[in-house]
Amino acid sequence: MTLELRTAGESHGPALVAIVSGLPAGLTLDRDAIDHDLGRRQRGYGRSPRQKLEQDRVEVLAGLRHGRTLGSPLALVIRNRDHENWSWGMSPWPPEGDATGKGATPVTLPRPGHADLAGALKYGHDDTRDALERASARQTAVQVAAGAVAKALLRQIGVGVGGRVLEIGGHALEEEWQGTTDAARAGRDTLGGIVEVVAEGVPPGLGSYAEKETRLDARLAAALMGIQAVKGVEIGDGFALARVKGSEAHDEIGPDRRRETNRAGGIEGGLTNGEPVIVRVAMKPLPTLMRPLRSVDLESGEPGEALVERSDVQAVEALAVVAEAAVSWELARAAREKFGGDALSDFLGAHVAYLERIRWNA
Ligand code: EPS
Repeated sequence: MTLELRTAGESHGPALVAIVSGLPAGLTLDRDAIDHDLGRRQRGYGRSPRQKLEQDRVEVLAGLRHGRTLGSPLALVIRNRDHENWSWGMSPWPPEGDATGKGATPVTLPRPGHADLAGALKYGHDDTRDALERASARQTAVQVAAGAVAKALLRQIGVGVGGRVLEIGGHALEEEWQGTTDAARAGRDTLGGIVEVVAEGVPPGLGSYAEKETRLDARLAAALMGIQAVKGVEIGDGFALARVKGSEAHDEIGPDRRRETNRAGGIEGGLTNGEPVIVRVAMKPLPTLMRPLRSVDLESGEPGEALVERSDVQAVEALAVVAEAAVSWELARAAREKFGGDALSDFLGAHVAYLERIRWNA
């Protein structure tokens, strides 16, 4: 038994969709809790004017009855309100009438740092919009919806997950980061940053050392690197561990099998060890600059300036919410693999029986 997620949707197409399979039957979902996370993802200093237009709300088309999962695939939809401005440009079917509105003119000047160039080459697109629409971070909205479902499952076994911003543009959050964002906007530039996600109440033994694909740290890293603009992931003290001695790197085990330190970030040998899971994620500055970088016109071959279109100055606060969703998803998936069960009560019973077997006080 495992959780699976498939998504579809272009940034300015009609909607984003997700299918979640592998949930137990009988899990209560709260629409407001999902929408709350969607709203958290949209807020943040430095976001594009697009966020005032979109008011993301989840619609459920299948898998839920009266707020409880049926054990069948859950189908989620988030509409793109902006689509009405792109109804010709992003029409799924050949549009009627003359080209009008946004997206009507082909984009041939790829942005350095975006999927534009390699995406157009790989798929044979003449208009890089055919690549950039799916590559866009708009897609993270449905991942947050799926993450909110995962969080509902994790709460049932006492696991809580939270993401927060550590740095924006090289400044700690308590410092002058808003001023840094304003300065970047004034300079028609963009910023990146670092976020941290902590999961508490995770039982020991999620993930496995058995194969590289089953290691939870490998799965978390893949899930987090899969988020747009992410360039680095560290688990626990991560890169800093490479610079200290073994005696200063590892977390000694107490008589109750708990640790006083957590440099490992709650994962040893690819398995959770019962301490909080801690990951940090580095985001590069966003590639759509209002002061464009040098590029080449894919049609004429002439040097030019990269595409300029409405975008965020920085989206690090959004990343904290998306990374929280990604960690929640991977932990819920590992929990489904460990505890199984078709009905929620089977899943919860297996969790309790396991904690009893290992005599673990959660
Ligand atoms: C994005 C560019 C901006 C962001 C978008 C991601 O969109 P637009 O070009 O429509 O202004 O706002 O993110 C979202 C819409 C979202 O909901 O997160 C990009 O190029 O990745």
